[in-house]
Amino acid sequence: MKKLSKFVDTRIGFFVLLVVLFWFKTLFAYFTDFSLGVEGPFQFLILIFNPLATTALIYSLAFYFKRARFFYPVIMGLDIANTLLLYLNVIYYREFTDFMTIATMTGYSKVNQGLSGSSLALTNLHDVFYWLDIVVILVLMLLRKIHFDPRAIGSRLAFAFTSMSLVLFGVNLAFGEMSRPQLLGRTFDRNYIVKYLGIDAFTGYDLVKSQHINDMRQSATKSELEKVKKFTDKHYAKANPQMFGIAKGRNVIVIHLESFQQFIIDKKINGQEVTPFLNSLYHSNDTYAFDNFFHQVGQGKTSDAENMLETSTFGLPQGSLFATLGSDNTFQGAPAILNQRAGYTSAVFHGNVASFWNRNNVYKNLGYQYFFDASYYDTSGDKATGYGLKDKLLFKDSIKYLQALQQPFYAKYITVTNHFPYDLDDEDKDPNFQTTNTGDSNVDNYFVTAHYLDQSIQQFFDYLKKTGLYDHSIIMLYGDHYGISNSENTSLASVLDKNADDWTDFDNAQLQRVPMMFVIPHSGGHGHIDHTYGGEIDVLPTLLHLLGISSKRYIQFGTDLFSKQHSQVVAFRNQDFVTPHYTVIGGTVYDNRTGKEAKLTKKQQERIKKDHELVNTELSLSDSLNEKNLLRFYHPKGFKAVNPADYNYSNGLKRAERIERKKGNKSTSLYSENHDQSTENDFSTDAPEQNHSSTDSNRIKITNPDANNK
Ligand code: GP9
Ligand code: MN
Repeated sequence: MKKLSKFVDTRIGFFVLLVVLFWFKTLFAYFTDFSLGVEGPFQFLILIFNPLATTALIYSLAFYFKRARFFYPVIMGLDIANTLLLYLNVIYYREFTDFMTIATMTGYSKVNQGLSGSSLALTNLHDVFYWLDIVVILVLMLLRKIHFDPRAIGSRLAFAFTSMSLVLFGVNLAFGEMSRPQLLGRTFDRNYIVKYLGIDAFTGYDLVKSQHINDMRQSATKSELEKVKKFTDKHYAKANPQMFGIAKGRNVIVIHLESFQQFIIDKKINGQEVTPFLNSLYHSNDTYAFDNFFHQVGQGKTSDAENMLETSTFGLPQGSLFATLGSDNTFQGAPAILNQRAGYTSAVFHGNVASFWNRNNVYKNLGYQYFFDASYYDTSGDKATGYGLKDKLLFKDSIKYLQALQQPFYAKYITVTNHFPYDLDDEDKDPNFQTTNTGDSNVDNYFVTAHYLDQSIQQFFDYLKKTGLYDHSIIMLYGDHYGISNSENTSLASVLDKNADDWTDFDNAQLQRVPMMFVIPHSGGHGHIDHTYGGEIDVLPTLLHLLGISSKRYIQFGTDLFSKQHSQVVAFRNQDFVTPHYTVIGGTVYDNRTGKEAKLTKKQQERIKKDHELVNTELSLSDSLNEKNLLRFYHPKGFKAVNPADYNYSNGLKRAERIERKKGNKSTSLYSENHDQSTENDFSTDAPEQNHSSTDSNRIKITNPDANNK
C-alpha cells in the first residue's frame, strides 16, 4: 500500500493512476451503457484494450509541462475533459443508441433548450462512477494525501511516452482493420469505430471529417451535380394515372405524429384500443394507408424526418442536417414548390421554441411563409411538457392563425406530447385507459401519451369537419421515428406477444415501421391499406403527384408510393435496408417470412448485392448533394431560388390579416369565407388546462427575439 502511494506521488505514477482509472471507466461504459455488439474473443480483446492508447496519448501531453503547478492542473484538466466527453456520450447513447459527433456537439447549443428536460431523465444512479474517482483524487490532493512531485519528466522521456502511445494506437488500429477491413474508410460505422478504437479516437476522426466537409463545400463543382441528377432521373417513377391529381388544389394538412410507431395502430391493451381514432382513419375508405412504411431518420430524428418529407433527400450520416447545414443550405422543397407551382400558402405550427433543430433558420431556406412557434401560444403553467405546448392545446390555439391563411395552404403540425420521456400530467390522462404493466416506465407511459395524441387528433378532425375545411383538404399523417429505442424493445416484446429471449436485430428493424396515411375525403372511396414497401424519402413525390404536380424536374431520391415503378428497397440511414422479401442488417440477410438468416441462391445473392449498391449510391449521392450544397447549381424549370431574407416569422397573424384586407372579396382564408367570423368556437377540447390562469411561470423558455407583439 505504501509502495503504491509512493508510486502515485511520482508524476509517472500519477499518470498511470489516471490512465488506469479512465480505462476502467470506459470499460464500465462499454459493458453497462453501450451495446457495441462484440462478437468473438478477438473483438473482445480489442475492446478491452482500445481505451488505453488514446488515453495514454492524451494524458502524456501533460509531461511536457515541467513545473508541478502546471503539470498537475493540466493532467487533471485533461482527465476531467475526457470524462465529460465519455459521460456526454453515455447520456446521448441512452436516447439515440449512437455516439456524439462533432456535428451533434456543435449543433448542441442550437437544440439544448429542448433537450435539457429529457437529458435529466436520462441520468442514472450508477453515473456516480464516472465522476467519483475525480472527486476522490481532488480531495486527496487538497488534503495533501497525494503529493505533488516537483521532479519534471525530461523531454525525451515525455516524447517516449507519447510515441509509445502512438505505436500502441497503431497496433490497435491494425487489429481493428484486421477484424473489420476499411474501418476508417466507411462513413457510417460509428459503433464500429468506438468498438475498435474507443471514443477519443472516434471524436478525433470525426473532427477531421467535419473539417473535410467544410473544404468540400468550397471546392464543389457543377459537374458533381450532374452525377446526382443522372441518378435521380434514372430512378424517377412515373405517376400512377389513377392517383395523379386526385387531391388537386386542396389544402394540405400535414400532421407529424411524434415518436409514433406503426405497432400502436390497432393495438389493444387490456381490451382497449390505444388510438381508436387513428385506427378508424387507418381503416377508412377515404384513407390510403401504408403498413410497410419505415422511418429512415438518423441522429437528426424529427428534423431528419422533416428534411426527408420536405425535400426527398436523406438526412446526414452524422448529426442533424437541419442543425449543421440547414442555416445556409439551398433547398428545393415542398413549401417553395407548392407556392410557385400552385399558389400555396405555407405554415408550420409547433409548440416548441423556434430555435430547436435550428428550425427558425431552416424554414426560411425552405420557403415557409409562416412559423407559429411556441411564442404564439400561451405555454405557461401546466400547458406545456418538456418539448412544448401540449398537443390538444396546440390544435386549439392554432385555429386563430390557421383560419387566417389564404387557401390553398400547406400547413404542418408538429406534435410533441408523445415524446420521450412520455411525461403527462395526471389531469391529462384518460381515467378509462389502462396502460401496460411491463415494468419499463418508458414503454408503459408511451401508450398513455400516444392515447392522448390520438384524442388531440380527433378533436382537430372534429373541427375540420365542422368548418368544412375537411372537405377540401388532404390530410397526411405520419410517425416521424421510433419512440421505443432498440435497447428497450425487449421490454416491449411481451406487449407484442413475442418472446424477449428470442429478440433479434431483425425484430428491431421490423419495428421501425411508422404510420403513413393520406386522408383524402370524397375522392371516390377507394382508400385502403396498401402493402407497398416505402419510407419517408418517398413522401414528397407521392404528395406532389396526388396534387397533380409532376415531380420529374426536381432532384428527389424517393419515388411515388403509388407508382408501378416505385422502388421498394427501403434504405436506413446506416446502410441497412429492407425489401418486401429481405431485411439486410450489417451484411446479414434475414428472410422476412421466417425472421431467420436467409439461405440464398446465387441469383438472390446477386439481387441483394444490387439492392445494396443502390442503397449505398442513393445515400452517398444525397450526402454529396447536401454536404456540398449542390442545389445552388441547379435551376429546375420555373423554380425561383428561395431567398431566406424574404421571410420573417414575427407578427404572423397581422401579416395574414393584412393580406386578407388587401384581397378583400377575393380573400380565400377560412375567416373571410366565414364572413369575417372567427371559427375558434368550432373547436372543442376537453383539455383541462384551457381555463387555467396564464400567470404561472413558463415551462419552456421563449427565446425567439422576434417573439413580441403577435
Ligand atoms: C422538438 C421536437 C422533438 O421541437 O420536434 O424532436 P426530436 O427529439 O424527436 O428529434
Ligand atoms: Mn421526433
